[in-house]
Amino acid sequence: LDKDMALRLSKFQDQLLNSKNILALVGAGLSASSGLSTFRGSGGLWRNYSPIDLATPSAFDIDPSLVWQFYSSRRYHALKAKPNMGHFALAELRKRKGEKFLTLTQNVDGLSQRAGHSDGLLELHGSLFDVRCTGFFCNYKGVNKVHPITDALAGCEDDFVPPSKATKKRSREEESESSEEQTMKKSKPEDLEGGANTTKSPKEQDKTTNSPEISLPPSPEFKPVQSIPTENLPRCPECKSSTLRPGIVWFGESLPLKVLDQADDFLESHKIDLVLVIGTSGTVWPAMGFIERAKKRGAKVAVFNTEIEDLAALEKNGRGWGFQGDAAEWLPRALE
Ligand code: BJW
Repeated sequence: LDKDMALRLSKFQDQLLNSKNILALVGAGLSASSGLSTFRGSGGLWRNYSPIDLATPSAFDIDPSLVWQFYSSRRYHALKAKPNMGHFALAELRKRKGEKFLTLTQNVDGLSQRAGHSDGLLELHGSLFDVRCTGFFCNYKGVNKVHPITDALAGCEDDFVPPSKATKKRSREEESESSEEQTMKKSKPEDLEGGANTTKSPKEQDKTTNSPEISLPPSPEFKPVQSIPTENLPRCPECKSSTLRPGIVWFGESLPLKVLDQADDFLESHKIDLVLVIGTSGTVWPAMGFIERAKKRGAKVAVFNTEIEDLAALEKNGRGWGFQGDAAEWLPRALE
């Protein structure tokens, strides 16, 4: 560490030690070094593919097959990923600070929980592993960590490719198929976690929910995006007649009211001294609104991000700190 950095770190750590109440807002950058894509910016999932196509209720109404294939791929990669040192550092901070520390996560990948950070963590945007029935009269909600969630979604694990690019990608892959991929193809269906299963009953789901590490098949042969008939998409185990949808908060949808209430309660009943803004572009509302509220009431801000636009403004008059780089490296060091 150079002298400036060491000074910044030590000032931040003084603040951390003396802060009575701390709020963290977490985004996709925290899971980047676990191998999961971010949404915006370089390597962002949505850089080439419009989020509007995939992350809205109307996209699901128009093409549930396309949207399910996208989420099936996301589920696969999230299950395969492992929590990194940043996830563990936040879990450790919660153990130290107890109820005086709350994390609001925008991530839907479940990695914080797998690092032991379930208490004091609110999932603002739902979870890749929550499902719910789209039937008007059915209120079924469940948790499902089986991959693939249904037979028809087997083979969608590869990076998501929209229909127009799928054929191109297939031929590129055929040309340069690695020996690793050749090995993957040899895996038998019975090696697959949970088999090529359909949605499980709530009781069976609990078993998968609680398993900390899930062994997954290697990604099998890449299949271009295809049109899966609605009856072959994940079905509701309760009403048996409707399609399930991912339990994700899409654009234009309300965040879970219970979660909003809990976040509100924390802000209203605690004088927050410090906010940690970790691996997020801070562009999505109302998530960012919680940080703005805490700042207005005098909280100092520490940003952990590979890209910090205006470090000088952030640190002006000792109002905050910027730790530019991989959050998985900075968090364990800063929160120790
Ligand atoms: C690293 C790193 C490394 C990389 N280390 N760093 C007020 C004002 C303006 C607009 C609105 C408003 N209120 C509502 C809106 C509309 C909308 C919105 O915010 N739009 C904006 C885009 C302008 N909000 C909504 O629609 C919300 N709903 C709502 O408000 O409903 C109102 C309502 C009330 C009552 C009834 C009905 C409605 C819902 C928002 C849900 C967003 N969901 C998504 C999609 C989920 C789908 C999915 O996961 O598949 O959640 S959007 C997407 O963005 C995803 C993320 O959680 C979210 C945040 O992204 P994040 O995490 O910040 O990722 P990136 O990629 O943007 O940034 C990564 C960062 O990491 C970068 O800065 C990198 O530099 C950094 N990084 N590697 C550290 N190693």
